[in-house]
Formats: sequence, structure tokens, C-alpha cells
Amino acid sequence: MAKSKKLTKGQLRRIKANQAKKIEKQDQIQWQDDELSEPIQGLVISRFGQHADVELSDGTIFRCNIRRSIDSLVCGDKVMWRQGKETQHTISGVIEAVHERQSVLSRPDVYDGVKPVAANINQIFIVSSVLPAFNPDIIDRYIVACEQTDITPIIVLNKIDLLDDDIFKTIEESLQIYRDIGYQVILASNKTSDGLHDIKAHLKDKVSIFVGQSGVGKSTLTNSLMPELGLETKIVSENSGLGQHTTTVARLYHFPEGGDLIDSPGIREFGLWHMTPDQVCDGFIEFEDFLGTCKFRDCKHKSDPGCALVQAVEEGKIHPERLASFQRIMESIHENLQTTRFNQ
Ligand SMILES: Nc1nc2c(ncn2[C@@H]2O[C@H](COP(=O)(O)OP(=O)(O)OP(=O)(O)O)[C@@H](O)[C@H]2O)c(=O)[nH]1
Ligand SMILES: [Mg+2]
Ligand SMILES: [Zn+2]
Repeated sequence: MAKSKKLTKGQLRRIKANQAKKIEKQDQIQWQDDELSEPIQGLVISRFGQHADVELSDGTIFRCNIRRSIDSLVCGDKVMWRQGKETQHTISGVIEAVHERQSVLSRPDVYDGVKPVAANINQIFIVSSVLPAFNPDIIDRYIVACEQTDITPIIVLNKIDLLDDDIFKTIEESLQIYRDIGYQVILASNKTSDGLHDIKAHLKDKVSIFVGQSGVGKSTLTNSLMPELGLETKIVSENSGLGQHTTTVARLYHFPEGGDLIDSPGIREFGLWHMTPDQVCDGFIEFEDFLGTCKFRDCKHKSDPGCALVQAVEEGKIHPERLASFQRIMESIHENLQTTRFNQ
């Protein structure tokens, strides 16, 4: 019988124990004040657990511990850190303070409350594809988050090499809704290089992030734009048609032509449970002209009589899909309010 290459339970246990020991040692590192350098400015290019990789302006990267007084630190944060006399167990210093953020993309987490994803970004590429299936609901949710924080969204439909004429026609109709509202839409493919030039042009001189479902091709796009990176990518599961959550932490890369790009881990869904109905409404920018003109002040914009949004749909001024999407978001917020910690 061929010998199995799988690790035995004992081997797995030992590996786990060694990793735990290493992390424990990293956590135990405590420098005395006189063993630490003067404060140095740095940029967090990645955050994982109790550690973060901080980059200096010359490109050198140092793995640091994080002072317990810092309650939130993410990729893109500008920090003040101090270098230890010597590197211990791969840890070179400690992050002491975080500069005020110009922007932050957050999402609610069922376990941790609202969690920041990345800081100081000014552009979000909402990446979608046909495998996993095209999902305008997720696009709408990201747009709401962008509008809330004044970050520009750009919609990318990736993997257009996989589209046949019929699917292309259906998705094009959806995408046209976004173009009509005024959002930029880019059709892209890593196979044919379609759209890559366009993405490159938008990346220049901006701090951007790729977001979207797992498996839509965020890391593959990042590799196409910066081939020297060789990031790990993984095939979409044939059974479920879903991605495999290959990228596990957000990481910032400097684009050779200028500008920064963060590749982020894929999501299953993007909840907006932390937002008020008014905030969600504001995220549907084409509703603005009609808000405040409904018959009832507490109109839910659903089946209430005299709803100005419903009327605008009937008159062709708002796309029915967008109002339906808004209503779905409101329903999901309502359901979550009843079941999660966002119930305050
Ligand atoms: N046909 C086709 N396949 C693509 C394209 N871009 C990416 N893929 C494939 O899609 C799969 C998933 O790609 P990834 O880059 O790992 O996806 P991701 O969005 O980074 O996924 P997570 O890291 O899990 O969030 C891989 O098998 C890629 O080869 C494309 O333009 N066309
Ligand atoms: Mg990835
Ligand atoms: Zn209304």
C-alpha cells in the first residue's frame, strides 16, 4: 500500500504546539524603555493577530508587537513605532500610536462587532465575476459603505472570458444601472488582459483596495498588475461555485507606477447591520431627489401609500432593481437586529 503523505495526528499536534510556543514567545517580548529607539513613523502593510508588519519610507519592513492601549489597527494605518535593541523571535519593535485616519472601511462581524478592514484608502474596487455568480446585492452593499465614508467605488466585472453572449447581455443590463447612476464600471479578464490598462490608470497616485466575494479573482488581478508578487490563488470549488478563502489577511503593495493597492480576503456576505435606515438610504445616491417627499415621514419605502421612491420607480426615474435591493438590505438589517449583538 502506498504510504500516505498526510501528516499524522501526532505530527499535526506537535506543529500546532510549536506554533503556539512561538506566538507565546513573541507575546512575551517586553523591551525596557531604554532598549527602544526614538519614535519612528511607519505604514502598516499587514496586520495579523497581535502583530503587524510596518514599513518605512525606504521600503524596509519590520514585524512589530502592538501596545495593548491600541484598540484598532489595520492595513493602511500610519503609525509611530519604536525599534527594539535587537530582533527577538522575529519581532523587531513595538507600535505605540496610530495616526488619525483619513478614511476607514468597516464591516460588522457577528462575533466582534464593527471591524475596520483597511484605513486611509480613497478608492475601492468592488470586484465581481460570473464564477462565483454575479451578485449585485453585494455590489450595492459595498457602494453604501463607500458613500458613507466618501471613498470612490469602482465596479469591476472580472473573468469576462467566461461569459457567453446570453449571460453577458443579462449582466450588461445590471451594470448599465450603475453606469446610469454615475459609477465607473470596468470589464476585466486575467486571461485576455481586458480592462487591466484601465484598472492601472485608476490605481495611479491613489490608495486602493480590492474587495469582493472569495474567488472572484482579486489576488489574480493583483498578480496581473504586479507579476513579481506571485500571490497565492486557488481554484473556485466545482461543487459549490464558491471561492476557498485563499487570501487570509489584507496586505498593501506599492504599485510601480505610483499608488498603493491592498489585496483583501474575500467575503461571503457584506452586512450593513451597523447602519441606520437613513445611512443606507443615503448610500443609494439616486434616491436623494425623492427623499423627504413621501406622504408619511416614517415611510419605509416599501408598500406605504404615497411613497415617493415607489412613484419614482413607476415613472422610470429609479431602477426597480435598486429599490428592491434597498428593501432587501433593510429586511436583512431588521432580521439581524432581532438576533445579534447589533441589537442595542
Ligand atoms: N477564467 C478566469 N479565471 C480567473 C480570472 N481571474 C481569476 N481567475 C481564477 O479564479 C480563481 C480564484 O482566484 P483568486 O485570485 O484566488 O480569487 P480571490 O478573489 O483572491 O479569492 P480570495 O483570496 O479567496 O478572496 C483562480 O482559480 C483564478 O485562476 C479570469 O479573469 N478568468
Ligand atoms: Mg485572494
Ligand atoms: Zn417612501
